[in-house]
Amino acid sequence: MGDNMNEFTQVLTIAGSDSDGSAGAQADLKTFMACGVYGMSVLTAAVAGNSYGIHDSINMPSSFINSQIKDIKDDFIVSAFKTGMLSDSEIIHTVAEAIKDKPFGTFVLDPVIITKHGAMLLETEAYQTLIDELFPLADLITPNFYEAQKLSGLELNNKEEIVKAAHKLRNLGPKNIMIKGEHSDDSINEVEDYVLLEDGQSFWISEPYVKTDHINGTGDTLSSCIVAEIAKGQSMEDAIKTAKTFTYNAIKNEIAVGHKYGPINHFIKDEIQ
Ligand code: PXL
Repeated sequence: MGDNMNEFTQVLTIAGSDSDGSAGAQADLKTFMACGVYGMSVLTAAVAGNSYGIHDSINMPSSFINSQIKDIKDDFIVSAFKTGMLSDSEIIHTVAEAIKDKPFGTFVLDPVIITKHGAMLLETEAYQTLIDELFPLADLITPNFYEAQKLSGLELNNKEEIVKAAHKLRNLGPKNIMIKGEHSDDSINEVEDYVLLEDGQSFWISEPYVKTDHINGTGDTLSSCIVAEIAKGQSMEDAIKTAKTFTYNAIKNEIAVGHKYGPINHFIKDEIQ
């Protein structure tokens, strides 16, 4: 390495590939780029899809997931990483075994269960494996409203229940919890997320609801931006706030790609760097 070469901040996503580039590892890598960090990807699965929906998928064999993780471990200094689509219990177990010695720094677990089109990306039988094997390793989990309902077993009919769910989830092992707000109908004015931090502090964070179908990859982008900002040295709280703003701007500044549930806009970056 040349003497004048600076060490560059390196981050990783362990996630599925989405052929239309809107979500999964592709959204993660675009976000890493927008945040000014060097992104790497270990693929767990690949889905065939477009803005209308997901039409096919395959899982990577565990041995191949392990090979990818080994090659990253053998060469790179990863400051923070995330997991996205993990498909089933076998993949969750493979990833949990590979990262239990904490080789990649801060771990943001996005417990991906369902896509914006309603496609299921995690088998129901695997919810418990996720909780048992990965929750205890996670520095932060970022379930959306639906995922928080499934993983906490609570209906989340009001703010008190969301707060209760966050405490319930934190008792399962993750240090910090971010439950993303409901945005499934157009009568909502604000999308409010609830954050419960490791030290017991908590806050609500909100941005206006944007009426658009171009929302694919929103959760992936949010968690990737948190990873990038933590890798760059921000605190958990500041990284979450930066990521919320970045994701809001990416939703608000729509791009005309795809005919149905299109991607969000990773080209905007005014809010960060
Ligand atoms: O946004 C959730 C998500 C995660 N991972 C993959 C996806 C999607 C949504 O489409 O395709 C691979």
